[in-house]
Amino acid sequence: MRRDLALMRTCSLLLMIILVTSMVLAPASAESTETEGVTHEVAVGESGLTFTPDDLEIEIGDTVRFIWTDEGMDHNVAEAESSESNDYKEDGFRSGDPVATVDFNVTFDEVGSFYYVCEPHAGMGMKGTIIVNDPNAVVPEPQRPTTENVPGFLAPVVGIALMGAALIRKSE
Ligand SMILES: [Cu+2]
Repeated sequence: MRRDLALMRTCSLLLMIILVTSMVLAPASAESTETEGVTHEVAVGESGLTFTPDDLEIEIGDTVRFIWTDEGMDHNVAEAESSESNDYKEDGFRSGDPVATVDFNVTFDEVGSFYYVCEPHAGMGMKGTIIVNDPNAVVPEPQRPTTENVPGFLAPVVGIALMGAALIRKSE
């Protein structure tokens, strides 16, 4: 009986240690594998009718913070279909109605090109582009002429395959 009790105590103590250790370690390891996004600010330009910067290149997971305070005119941010479009794209991001003070964040979880306008001033060119890149994406190597590639890289493979085929034929 006593031994059982001691064993149980040891077991529960071990379990406690494992639990506590995993609780302490788990968040730390999760943080180290995930890279946190960077925040890029976009403001209203000096003319009052532009965004600055109006061509932003960011990485996937980054946030764009559209921010301005007490502007002379009311502005907003509305996603558009293309750089030519002056209209809000349905289901796109939008800061709301134009106002003098805006603090609006958009986090980009998708690779691609995104376009936005200030709705009242889009016709005057108040628009911008955000290009979202994936730093972990595999960039394809520049294509070399195939005649150069085949002997260097494929020749041994082709040779082995031919030898194998010859052997199989022999044994048949
Ligand atoms: Cu505007």
